[in-house]
Amino acid sequence: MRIEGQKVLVVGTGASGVAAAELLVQKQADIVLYDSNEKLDAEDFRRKHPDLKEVPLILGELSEEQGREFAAAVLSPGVPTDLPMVERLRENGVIILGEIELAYYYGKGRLLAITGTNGKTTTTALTGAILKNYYRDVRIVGNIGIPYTSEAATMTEDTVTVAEISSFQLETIHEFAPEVSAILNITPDHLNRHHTMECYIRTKEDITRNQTGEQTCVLNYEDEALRAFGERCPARVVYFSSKTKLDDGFYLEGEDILCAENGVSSHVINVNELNLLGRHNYENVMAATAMAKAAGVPMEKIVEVLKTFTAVEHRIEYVTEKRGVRFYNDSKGTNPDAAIQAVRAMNRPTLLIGGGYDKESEYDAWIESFDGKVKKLVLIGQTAEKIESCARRHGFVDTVRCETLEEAVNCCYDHAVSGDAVLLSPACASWGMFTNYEERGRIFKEIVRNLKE
Ligand code: UMA
Repeated sequence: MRIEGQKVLVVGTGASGVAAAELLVQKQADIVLYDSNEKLDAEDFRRKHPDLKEVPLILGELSEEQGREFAAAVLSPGVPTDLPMVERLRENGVIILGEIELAYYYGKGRLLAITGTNGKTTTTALTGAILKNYYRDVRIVGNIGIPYTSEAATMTEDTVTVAEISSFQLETIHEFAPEVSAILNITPDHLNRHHTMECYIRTKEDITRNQTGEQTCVLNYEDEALRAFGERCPARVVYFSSKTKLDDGFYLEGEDILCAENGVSSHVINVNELNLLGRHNYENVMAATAMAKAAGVPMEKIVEVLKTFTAVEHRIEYVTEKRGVRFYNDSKGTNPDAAIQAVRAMNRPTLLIGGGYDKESEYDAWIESFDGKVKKLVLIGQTAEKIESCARRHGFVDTVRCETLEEAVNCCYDHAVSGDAVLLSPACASWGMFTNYEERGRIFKEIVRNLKE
C-alpha cells in the first residue's frame, strides 16, 4: 500500500479522524475530511485544528461522484464498515483501511496489542506501565483514548507500543501484526454493529490474523471460544487461567499467581500485594505479565510494577464517602458483563445507577448477578424501560427511572444509609446523553463531590 501522493479520504472528525488527518498532512498525502454530521461547525473545527485548516471538509452526504476521487479511505472506529457510503467506496475500488492500520503503516519499533470485551483498558495501562519500567521509549495508544496515529510519526526502531484495540478497529486492518497480542475474554457486546456473536468473535480473533509462529498470543484459558481458538491460532499461544492449574502459562491458585513452564511452577505474586480488586483484575494482571514476559521484561521488573499499579479512572473507581455512603464510578462498565464484574466487586449493600444507549444487549445475567446485594436500581437513558421490564421478569422490583444523571445520583443519596455503596455502572454506552464514558464518569464524580454531607 502506498499513501504518499495519493488522494485519501478521512472519515470521521473525532479523535481518530483528526490524528489520522494530521499524520497524513505531515506525510504529504492529498486528503479530504468527511463527517456525516452535517451540524458540525466547520469554522470551529478549523479553529481547534489549525494544522488541518487547509484541508477540504465535507459534511453530511458524500456524493457518489465525490467518493470516486480517492485511492484510499481511512475510517474512524465508530464508522460501521457496512454503511452504504462505505460499500459504494469499496465498489469504486477505494481501499478501505482503519486508523490503526494507517498508524501501523507509518509506525516503527515493536508492537503489543490487546483486545477483549472487558479489561482492555486496565491491561493496556498495566502492560504499558510494566514496559516503561524496563524500556526507554514506550507509547500507550489506541481505544484507551490516545489515537495510535497521533504517536506514529515520532516512533523510532527503539519504540515499544502498547495498543488497546477494539473490535471496531480490527474490522479494517490489512497488515497490522503485533509481536505480542492478547485476547482477554469475549462476551456479548456491540451486537448492533457486528450483528452476530460469531462475527464479533471472528473480529476479535483477527488481532492475530497476520501473526506468525514466532510471535505470541496471550489467551484466557477459561473462555471457551478462546480455548478453541488457541488450537488454530497462528501465533504461539500462552494461556492464563483464574480457575485451572496449567502446565504452561499463568494461573491463580488460592491467593497466588504462578507461572508454569513445562510443568514447573514459580511464584509471581500474592494477590494481596496488588492494589487491584477482584478475579477479573487478577486475569488482567496475568495477561499483562504474560505479555511483558513475552516482550522480554525480566520477572522482577514486572513484579515491581504489579505491586504499585492502581486502578484506572472510570473502572470501579472509588470517588468519595459522604454520610457513610461510598461512591464508585464504573462509567467504563459499558456492557452487561463489565457491569456484572463491578457488582461482584462491591462488598456493601449497593444502590446501582444503570442504563444508557441501546446496543441491543440482553440484561438478564446482569440482573441475576444482583443476588440480594443491589437494593435499588436507578435507571437513565434510552434503555431504562427495557432494563426495568427485564428486572421485573427476574422479580427485581425496586427500580426508579430518572431523566438525568444528577437526578439519579440524588435519588440514590436520598435512599442510601450509612454503610451502603452507590455505584454508577450502566451496562450501556453513554452515547445520546454524553459524548463518551469518560465524560459520563467525570460528570458523575462532580455531582457526587457536590453532594451535601
Ligand atoms: N462519524 C461519521 N460517520 C459515522 C459514524 C461517525 O462521520 O458513520 C463521525 C461522527 O460524526 C464523529 C466522528 O465520526 O464526528 C467520531 O468518530 P469515532 O466514533 O470513531 O470516535 P473517535 O472520537 O475517533 O474515538 C475513537 C474511539 N471511539 C469509538 O470507537 C466509538 C474511542 O474509543 C478511542 O478512544 C479513540 O478513537 C482513539 O483511538 C471509545 C469507545 O467508546 C472510548 N470505544 C468503544 C468501546 O470501548 O466500547 C469501542
